[in-house]
Amino acid sequence: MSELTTNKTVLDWINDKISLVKPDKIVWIDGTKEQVEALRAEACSTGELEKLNEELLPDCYLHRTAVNDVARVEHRTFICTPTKEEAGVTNNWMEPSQAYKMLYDIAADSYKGRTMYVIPYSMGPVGSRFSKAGIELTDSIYVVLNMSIMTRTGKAVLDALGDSNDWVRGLHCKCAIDEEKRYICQFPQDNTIISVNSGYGGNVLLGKKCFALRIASYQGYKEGWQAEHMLILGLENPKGEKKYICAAFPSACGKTNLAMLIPPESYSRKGYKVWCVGDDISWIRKGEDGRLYAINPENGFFGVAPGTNEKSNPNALASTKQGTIFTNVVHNLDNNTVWWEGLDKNLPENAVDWKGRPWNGKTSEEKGAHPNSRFTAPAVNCPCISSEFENPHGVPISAFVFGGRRAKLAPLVYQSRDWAHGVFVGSIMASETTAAATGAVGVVRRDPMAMLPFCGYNMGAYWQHWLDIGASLDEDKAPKIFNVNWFRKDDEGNFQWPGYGDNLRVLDWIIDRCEGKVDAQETAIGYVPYAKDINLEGIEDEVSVDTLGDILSVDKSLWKDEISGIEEFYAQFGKDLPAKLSEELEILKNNVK
Ligand code: GTP
Ligand code: SPV
Ligand code: MN
Repeated sequence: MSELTTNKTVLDWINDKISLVKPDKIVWIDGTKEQVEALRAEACSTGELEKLNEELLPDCYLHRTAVNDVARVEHRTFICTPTKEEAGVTNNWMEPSQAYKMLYDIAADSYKGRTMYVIPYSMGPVGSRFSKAGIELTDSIYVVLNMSIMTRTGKAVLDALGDSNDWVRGLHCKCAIDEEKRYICQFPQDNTIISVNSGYGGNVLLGKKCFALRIASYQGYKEGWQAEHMLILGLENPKGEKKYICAAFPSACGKTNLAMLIPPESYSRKGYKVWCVGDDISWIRKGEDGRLYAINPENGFFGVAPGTNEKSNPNALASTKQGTIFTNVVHNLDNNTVWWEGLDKNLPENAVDWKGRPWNGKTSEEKGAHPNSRFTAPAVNCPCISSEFENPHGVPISAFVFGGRRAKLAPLVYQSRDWAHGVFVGSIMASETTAAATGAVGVVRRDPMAMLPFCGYNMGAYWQHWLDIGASLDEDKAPKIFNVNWFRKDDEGNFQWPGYGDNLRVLDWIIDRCEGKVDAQETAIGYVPYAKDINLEGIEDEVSVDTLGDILSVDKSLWKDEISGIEEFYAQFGKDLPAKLSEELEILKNNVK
């Protein structure tokens, strides 16, 4: 093995893990194209990857996971803190020494006959004050190749780390992909992640949800910054001024789509543009000028494939045309490309489905791609990638936006009265569940700040951290806080708002509010737009004035029912619930009386 560092904390930890898992061979990932190329070829020779049509999809590959291993597993994800109290009521908890013992028993000897890949990676541009290093050990080439797209990998990361001990340890063992022994464990106090018996996405690309959210949220709590499940976009107006928005929606609720949206014709004609800084995760810190700044710690997009098409998200589609790994989509054998539900009307007849079975799109009753099938695409491919994507100082945030899937109740958009009320709005978020995690789909559950599955410590303390950050900001510098809902449905079950690119109409109102350019009506839940202030130019036929009025309305009787749900949810937190949030709940109760 040729080690790429002399950092003793790194070498000691790796040696310790080598003696545990006993690999046949050790390979350090150096970040070179040549090494990636060789690993791709090796994965193709074993069938782990299939190379796609080089002319139509250059450097693109297809991978299928085990049928029992297609999404995050929240019931098998643990926060291992010394006390249960530190993990809080919303997390599964395991006592650390017990967790280590269980995991080491599962991991022992599991690399026999396999290669250990050592992946040094950086979350955030190497050298930025926001950035943090990690090392993932894995026995999966698929993981190496995905991490090489999703993060900055290789020797430069170790050089920047020097002999520091400030790095996150990650051990991934595929073992036998046994779902009964699958565990995703975070040890926030030890900067350590151990993931066993999975080969899927968020369970194994340890830089993503495990580090950049679960471990980093705890680091942020201790160090005075924030790690959030938020996209970052820049909205450029015709004068060329850019305003940045961070938005938190639960998994598969539209972050990638919003981050890359194409403005409606009536806006692009005037010169409005949207630039993507990130589609999933934000790391946020106060800048020297007293404003909040955000970076995207990732280097690629791990996006939901189904529903992505030329109309819904052309920028995401364009991002997948080169150097992309597709997971659990349909393999079109006629031209050796990929397909998924909602891509186009050219249903392949001679194809293989996500389970690896022959599949005919015209006759098959079953879906060809898994609903949580994904693409792993380099961020640089995105036609609307922001010029600030690599900016080590991040971008200044004008607004925070929360949102989820609610068929009823939540209006298209509303603004909180102030920061503390905004934290309340984030804390009471609820959304219908999606295929991004195993379990029932379409059930409304509370998902505060879209962080329910990702907060690495006590949610009560996390809310207090949000309140404290707000209290430390000057009022005129604090981002304004909003809530949106693209998913309101009429009584026949049809979406009432066209969504996608047309969501810019709502972002436009949000920025106008931030700049004090537009009035709003004060309602029981916060400030709601006057219907005349949502620009419907070009969609007057699709969204009638009545429909707009309906989706902007606040139904007090529905909110009364909602309050009992909020009270039940809050009750679990006991003394961990910040007093400020109970006060906000009392205000809401009074307002809807
Ligand atoms: P994760 O990667 O799991 O964090 O998901 P995400 O939040 O990035 O969600 P994504 O943008 O991939 O969207 C998920 C699904 O929501 C896709 O099927 C989209 O087609 C759908 N969707 C996104 N935006 C809208 C919208 O404005 N309206 C409607 N009706 N559907 C949308
Ligand atoms: C999510 O589920 O929020 C994702 C996909 O972004 S995963 O990486 O699997 O967590
Ligand atoms: Mn996500």
